[in-house]
Amino acid sequence: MRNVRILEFKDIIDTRNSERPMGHLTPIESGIDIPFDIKRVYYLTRVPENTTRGFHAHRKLQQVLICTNGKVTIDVSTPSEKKSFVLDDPAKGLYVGPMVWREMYDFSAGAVLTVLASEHYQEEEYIRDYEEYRRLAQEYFKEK
Ligand code: T46
Repeated sequence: MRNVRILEFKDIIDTRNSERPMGHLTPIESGIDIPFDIKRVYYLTRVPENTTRGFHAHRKLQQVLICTNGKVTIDVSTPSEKKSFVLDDPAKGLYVGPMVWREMYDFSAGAVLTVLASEHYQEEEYIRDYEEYRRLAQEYFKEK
């Protein structure tokens, strides 16, 4: 799907202590593991059951969504494509580029959705009206 893809990060399993597992470590380096310079990080936590968030697209913003704990489902769409991703692996990220409509739901109890963003927060950058989004996205993808 255009402007959407899964990124795979390193999953380092610490084996220093062979008797007792010591867990996983995932390093993420701006410009290496992420295809942009990270200007902002935020996370969604304590999302109540049956909550759906999102319902918008961004004009230029690029983001990588990582479920660093638990599980969440993300639906992404453009006027001509639609895909659903279940994020439940802290070593995988969902890259979402410009002009992609997103909805996030089915947050498990304790889910943490961590987001790395290419720009600082700007409300004017959002498209929250679906009809406006459809019109602008049709133009945007026609020119690509
Ligand atoms: C996306 C998903 C995963 C800020 O003040 N600063 C920020 O950096 C952000 C992201 C939000 N806000 C304020 C703006 C709203 O008053 O927090 C409130 C909720 O934000 P938003 O409507 O963006 O929340 P979500 O969870 O619907 O969507 C966000 C991202 O916008 C979106 O791009 O992919 O998280």
